[in-house]
Amino acid sequence: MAKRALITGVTGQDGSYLAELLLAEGYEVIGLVRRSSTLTIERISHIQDRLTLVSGDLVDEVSLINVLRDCRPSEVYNLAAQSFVQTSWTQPVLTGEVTALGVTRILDAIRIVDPEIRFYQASSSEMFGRVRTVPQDEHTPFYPRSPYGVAKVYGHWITVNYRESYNLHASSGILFNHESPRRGLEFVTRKVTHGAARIKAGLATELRLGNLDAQRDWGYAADYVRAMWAMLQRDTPDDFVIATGETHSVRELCEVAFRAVGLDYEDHVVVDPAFIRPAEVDLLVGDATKAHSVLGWKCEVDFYGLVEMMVAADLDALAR
Ligand code: NAP
Ligand code: G4F
Repeated sequence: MAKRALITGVTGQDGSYLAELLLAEGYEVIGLVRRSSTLTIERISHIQDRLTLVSGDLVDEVSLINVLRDCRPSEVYNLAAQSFVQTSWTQPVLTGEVTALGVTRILDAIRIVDPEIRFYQASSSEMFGRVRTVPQDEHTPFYPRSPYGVAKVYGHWITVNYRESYNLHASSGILFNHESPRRGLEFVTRKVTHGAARIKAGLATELRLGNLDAQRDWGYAADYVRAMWAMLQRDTPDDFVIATGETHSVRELCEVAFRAVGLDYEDHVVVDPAFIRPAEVDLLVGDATKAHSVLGWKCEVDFYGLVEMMVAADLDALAR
């Protein structure tokens, strides 16, 4: 019999790649979508007829209990969140409700309906914030620098706590930044690749950005969802850092993306204080040794391959 998985956040970047992976592995895939006046299923429209979409919201525990009772999944991947760091300063309470307490609601729903369900929590390298060690691994202490980072620390520890309190098969993936042509336009990688493509196409002349010196460990989202799945296939739940092990600055990102369209970023990028954050995470670089050895996971697309892929997809979309 086919395994059945529930994905919260199925309409997001990671949800769409994970849904593709699970379908390829022969799963029945249920996707939780929240009510909105227009459907936000652009990223999953190509597989929509193979998914079952159910209605629910991480702020409404009864909706989660009912979905689990009706659908009876054996695996739950909790990818839903208010995931944009900048917005977490303007909507800190909403961010806490969804990104922090939402994790408790889904864990409680699992505990009530079927404690045998295997659970994945989408934790984040933003938890490391003002980093205590370089590189960061599973033992690095957390020092979050945004309401989003604080909410993710809560989500991480409540996952650990429910594993230890109720013996749930609950794992936390501490994923470093991962990107793709499906990345939201507000995140810096897509903002830069889309911006460079628009300038190349003559649709704009400048791109306004914030801190060009911030450094991130950027990987490819389709590589990272393989790690999520691998965590739930193990007999024992655990926590894993998922990262490429390389870091690059936003400035390098601009150089590579603009070079890919035959332009010099210095002619077009303007630093705008509106995009500088109240508190910054200056440097992230992960050590995924544990995931390599225990999960057999490794990434296949590097920073340069990723940026080139995203620029090509943006040029192609504009041409169409
Ligand atoms: P994303 O594209 O922003 O997707 C977020 C998803 O959450 C969307 O499907 C969104 O639905 C859904 N959602 C938001 N609020 C909800 C609510 N109240 N109830 C139910 N669903 C809700 O994020 P992503 O990049 O795929 O990231 C997936 C997860 O990994 C997130 O938890 C994120 O914080 C975490 N993470 C991401 C990265 C990264 O670099 N991408 C790194 C570490 C951790 P709508 O379509 O309706 O808005
Ligand atoms: O692309 P970003 O918005 O991603 P950020 O803040 O690192 O968060 C992403 O990765 C986390 C994992 O570490 C996830 F948990 C989270 O959900 C999200 O997916 O910004 C990256 C860096 C920051 O230092 C920011 O200050 O780019 C800098 N930046 C410079 N100019 C900018 C801009 N970021 C954005 N979004 N827009 C700018 O104009």
